[in-house]
Amino acid sequence: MGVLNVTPDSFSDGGRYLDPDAALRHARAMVAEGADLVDVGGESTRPGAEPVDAGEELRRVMPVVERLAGDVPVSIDTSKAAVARAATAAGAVFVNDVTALHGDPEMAAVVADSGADLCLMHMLGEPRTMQDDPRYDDVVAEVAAFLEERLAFAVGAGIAEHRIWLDPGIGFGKTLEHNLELLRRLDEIVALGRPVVVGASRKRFLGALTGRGEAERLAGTVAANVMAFERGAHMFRVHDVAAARDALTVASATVDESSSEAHNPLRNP
Ligand code: HH2
Repeated sequence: MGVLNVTPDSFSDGGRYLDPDAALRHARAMVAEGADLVDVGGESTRPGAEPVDAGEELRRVMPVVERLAGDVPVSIDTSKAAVARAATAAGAVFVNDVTALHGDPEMAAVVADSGADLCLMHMLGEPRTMQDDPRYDDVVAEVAAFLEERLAFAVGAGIAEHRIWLDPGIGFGKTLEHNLELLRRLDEIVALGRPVVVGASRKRFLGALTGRGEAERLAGTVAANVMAFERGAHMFRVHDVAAARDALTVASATVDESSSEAHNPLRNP
């Protein structure tokens, strides 16, 4: 999953793709590099980010989604039902909701009606305050219990279980040690029985470990993704698609056949 933030303030690529032509070029380049999905987002969720209203989010994402969908597989990164409704009507095939259906009471019905796939992600609190001293007794057990409950809720709301993906939410209300524990014990999230998405790309915990700035975290990102892959993750949300693809191609060639491309849930649902 290649990241395309159409925002002025995203932590890594904010401001770069506000022009729809630049966004389209970047999306097509990511697909050429091997992305199976392009995740279009119009609201930053970086720590401390201020929310935007649906009108502004629609103005940012729809010119891009309308021109991309049908041409490349599009995911819409939103927690607003109105944005998901418009994007899936325009052809988006995946809804990436970082609030796991907590953000908008109409979201579940919109996703159910659209037939799109859905990613349910764990977050503690909300982006504005989530990094203010997050605490857990057992971060992995609590994230797993949350995702299990959200999965049951989504299925109860009419979303087909085989369309649902789970994401532990690296960096969303987590300290460095919480992020590492989630990656270390990712198999416990995989054991919930749905394909797992991991978004480690260029994130702050990599900078804390390596001392590197956002633009210099590619090697750290690749390491985190390969370790997550080895523990059973299925999808990797990344800014640098070519490097991720190469690393995961090599990693998958070294493990058993059940992890190979033949079992890619997106390509072979
Ligand atoms: N991380 C970000 C945004 N959306 N979605 C999922 N499923 N998993 C993630 O880990 C995830 C996500 C944050 O990264 P980014 O989009 O690059 O920055 P921003 O939120 O500032 O736009």
